[in-house]
Amino acid sequence: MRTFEHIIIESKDQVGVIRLNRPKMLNALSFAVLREIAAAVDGFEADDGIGCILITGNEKAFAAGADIKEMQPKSFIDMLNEDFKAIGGDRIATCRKPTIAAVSGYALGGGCELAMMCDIIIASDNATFGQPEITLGTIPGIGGTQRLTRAIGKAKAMDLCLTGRMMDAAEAERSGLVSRVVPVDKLMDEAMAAAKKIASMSRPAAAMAKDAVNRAFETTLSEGMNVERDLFRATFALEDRAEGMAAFIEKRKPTNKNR
Ligand code: CO8
Repeated sequence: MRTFEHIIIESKDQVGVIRLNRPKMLNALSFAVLREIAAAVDGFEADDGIGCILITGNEKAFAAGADIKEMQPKSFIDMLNEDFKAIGGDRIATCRKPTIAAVSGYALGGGCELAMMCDIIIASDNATFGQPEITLGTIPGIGGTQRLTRAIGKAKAMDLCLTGRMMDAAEAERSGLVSRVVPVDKLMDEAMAAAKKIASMSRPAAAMAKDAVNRAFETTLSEGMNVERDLFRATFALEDRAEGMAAFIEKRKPTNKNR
């Protein structure tokens, strides 16, 4: 398996794990880190043995944001010439396989944005989320004003983006940003169990479910309903759908062929 400088990757039980590994800088996201994450996602997406991707940090920090030390000397034209998409700033969001962020500690700025690119956020009870860019005289740049607003609504998103305050795990769960909060020492077990479960499902059905839910963020209700209906009908072309329903009726576990 490929090795990287700032992240550690492994595959286990059909789950591709990406662990941010810049602990001295609270996993600050330099452009190099974002490129490595994108390359790891490329690898896992191309690997038929992987059914779900899990991204995590360490107990103190998922990621405390973009690397301020790297950004500090940059000019407007430097940033204009930096193609965030090309360097992979959004790569997790475009991944077709299901993705989970397992968040412990700080998920701030680009760290919160990275977590929000994932399909599911599972947080430990010590997690804190925030978009503190305003305190640096800047604003979020890879989804903080957009995905956060869609996830938790305008009032809370404005509060976080304008005051720069942090939100604890309980508030994040109440607000709908995270799907579950678990004790910090249970985070990886819980997140791995969820990832393994997702990876064991029919891959094409999972991809279609993910596509359909994502449409809810991008389009009108009636258009989204059309997409959902078409994708639902399309599942009837899957061998896994035939097997899944037959297995239910025959009171046995289905064997997915991912076809
Ligand atoms: N960038 C660079 N270094 C960082 C960052 C960061 N985001 N966060 C922490 N560090 C470094 C500190 O400088 C420190 O290094 P050193 O030991 O060399 O001084 C080390 O990590 C430990 O940090 P602290 O001593 O500050 O630890 P504390 O426990 O006292 O505080 C905090 C933890 C509260 C998380 C604090 O470190 C902090 O406020 N960090 C910055 C949080 C922040 O403002 N994040 C937003 C950054 S801007 C952004 O994310 C824009 C996104 C747009 C992306 C565009 C594409 C790239």
